[in-house]
Amino acid sequence: MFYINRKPWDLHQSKHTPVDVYKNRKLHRREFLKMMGIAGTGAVSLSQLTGCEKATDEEIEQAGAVEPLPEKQKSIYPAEKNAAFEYDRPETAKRDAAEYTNFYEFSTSKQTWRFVDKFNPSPWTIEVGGLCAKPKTFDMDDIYKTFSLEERAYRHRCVETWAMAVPWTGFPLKELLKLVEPNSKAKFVALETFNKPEEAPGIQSDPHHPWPYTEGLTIEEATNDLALLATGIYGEPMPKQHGAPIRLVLPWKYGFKSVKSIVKITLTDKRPETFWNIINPREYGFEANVEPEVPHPRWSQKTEWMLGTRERFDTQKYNGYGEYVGNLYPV
Ligand SMILES: Nc1nc2c(c(=O)[nH]1)N[C@H]1C(S)=C(S)[C@@H](COP(=O)(O)O)O[C@H]1N2
Ligand SMILES: [Mo]
Repeated sequence: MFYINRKPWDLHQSKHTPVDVYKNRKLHRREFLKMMGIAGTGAVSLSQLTGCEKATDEEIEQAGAVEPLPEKQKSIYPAEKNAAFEYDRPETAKRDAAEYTNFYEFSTSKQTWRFVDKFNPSPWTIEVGGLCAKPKTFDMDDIYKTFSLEERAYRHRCVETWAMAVPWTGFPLKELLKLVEPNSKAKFVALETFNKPEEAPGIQSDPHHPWPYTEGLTIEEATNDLALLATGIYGEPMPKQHGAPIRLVLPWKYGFKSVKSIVKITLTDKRPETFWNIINPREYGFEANVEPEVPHPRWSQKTEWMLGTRERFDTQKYNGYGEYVGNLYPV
């Protein structure tokens, strides 16, 4: 349905979609129609193909909401703003971010919020282990009790050229790593998303993909102050389609590195295999820093467009976060 909605200033779907997904688009489309309860091959109206009527803010909000949220977690939001972080442009509207996301476990369309109803992110645990002295499994209560949350205004840049400016609630990944005491052999951090096909229709319809979604960082990147484990967005707990109940946010890297709905974090001495790098290593590298001068094999990365307003900006090296991360990548 997505390319029917396409605006002339968007890239064509074949240009921004991973090749194997684009080749299978008819299958994905059938899956989508099945999901929307439109069975058979009979006549289908344009409004059904485009995902029905325009959704209301309430519909989007309810679809993504994680219920019930314990009272003590509710009281944490909104967390105090960290004044060190400011946007250089207007904040993206909550709705514009909520209705346009990548989350392949649910759908290859951007309207992943329509496919998250079976996803139950509570209770939830994150197992942290590998090359460290004190491996530990955290539930969300532990997370909320152990770490002090703050709000950070970050810009996000998807490798497909769309961008947003949103406030995340979270804490630095390095605080969690410190607790488990990595040993000197730990050179990389591997992160893993949940893998429950019964709750995630995208896993069901793409069984050949290397689930679970995995990502990885060097230990220096993972302990950089910018690397944030986020439990919320816009001063509220994380909606499902943004990666409830806890996800990574790496504002200097392309969005696919910011792995959602994390269940496992492993300290390791080997560079971890990662989802997109396995599928298409030529197009999705391990490092994946935002670099305007390095084009994607199928499109330029010189500019980006904002969700909602579609305003265009020049892409900045490291997405403008060079003062924090430039020293990680000596030239
Ligand atoms: N588990 C998982 N994490 C994921 C993805 C995904 O498909 N699965 N997509 C990534 C991509 S490509 C982007 S751009 C961001 C987008 O999500 P957001 O808009 O909620 O930040 O999530 C990233 N994290
Ligand atoms: Mo992305």
